[in-house]
Amino acid sequence: MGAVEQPTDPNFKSGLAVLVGRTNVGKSTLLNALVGTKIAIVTPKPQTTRDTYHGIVHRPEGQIVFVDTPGIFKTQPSRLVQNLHHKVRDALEGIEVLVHVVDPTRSIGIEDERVNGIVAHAVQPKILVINKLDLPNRYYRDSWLEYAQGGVAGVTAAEAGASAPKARYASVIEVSALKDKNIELVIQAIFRHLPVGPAQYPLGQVTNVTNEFWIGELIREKLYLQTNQEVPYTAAVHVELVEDRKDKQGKPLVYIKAAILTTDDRHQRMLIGQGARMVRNIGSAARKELEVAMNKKVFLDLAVLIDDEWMDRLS
Ligand SMILES: Nc1nc2c(ncn2[C@@H]2O[C@H](COP(=O)(O)OP(=O)(O)OP(=O)(O)O)[C@@H](O)[C@H]2O)c(=O)[nH]1
Ligand SMILES: [Mg+2]
Repeated sequence: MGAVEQPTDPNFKSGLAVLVGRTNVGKSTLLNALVGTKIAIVTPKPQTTRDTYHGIVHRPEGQIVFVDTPGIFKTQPSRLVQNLHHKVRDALEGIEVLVHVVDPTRSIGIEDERVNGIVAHAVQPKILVINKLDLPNRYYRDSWLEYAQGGVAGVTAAEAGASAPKARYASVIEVSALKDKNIELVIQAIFRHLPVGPAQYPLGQVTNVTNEFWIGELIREKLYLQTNQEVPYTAAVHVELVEDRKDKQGKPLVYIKAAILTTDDRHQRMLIGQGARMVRNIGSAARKELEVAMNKKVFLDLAVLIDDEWMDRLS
């Protein structure tokens, strides 16, 4: 990154905040709500996010760089899951504030306990964000509030026999990332812990990901939404070319050449589908969203190829 033009305010604050939590709690949805635009892809399937990318929030008082992380996920150890967990630990290096996102509609399980362990060991100030405030079935909300106060999740401090429990978080905030409720409270809570410092990104820049990467992620989101069982987890997307061209009428068109990479020919056949229906549906859903986002016509040339080494390259 080149030199960034600096604000004149001598009290300008700056720093990194990392979003951690079990898979599916809504970290990526929260990142998008914080930044105010869709940076990260979101799906109802676990293990959607695979990379730790930045979403940048600009305010007159400073700049917060949010780092989205892959959710902690319990499965048989696989190369993919191991690589994702290493990414979460690496993401804690060099950050100022830790934002622990939880889902109060789901019971507190092994995955949460693993995250609680990681969070408990971190030395940074911590904020607990209890997401999905829009849902009525937030049965585990009180358990999380008690945990935040220093109790064992699901057990009150009195029951646990603890004397004067110590609060685990600097703030606890209930939000709806989906419905954009209380998002500004998270931003203001983080600013309270950020040091005075120079802006890391130019004003107006909302992410560090390249256009190619973002296009690939959007195609991967559509793939996650349209395929089942293990298929999404055996697939990755590689964007080879993004080029401004003209259509037959001379109107501007973005030409995109991309490939879905999968590990073997059985999955390749599933991703292509009967009469190429699956790959066509994925491509058409991605193209529609890209056309809206880019405000231009898009031609998406999408292939399905076998590449059994993509998981190794993720680390
Ligand atoms: N009702 C409701 N649903 C939400 C909210 N936030 C996220 N979701 C949904 O929860 C699911 C998971 O959201 P993601 O943002 O992909 O979750 P994540 O924590 O990033 O998941 P991984 O990337 O797999 O770790 C999606 O279906 C979201 O639409 C919320 O505030 N309310
Ligand atoms: Mg995510």
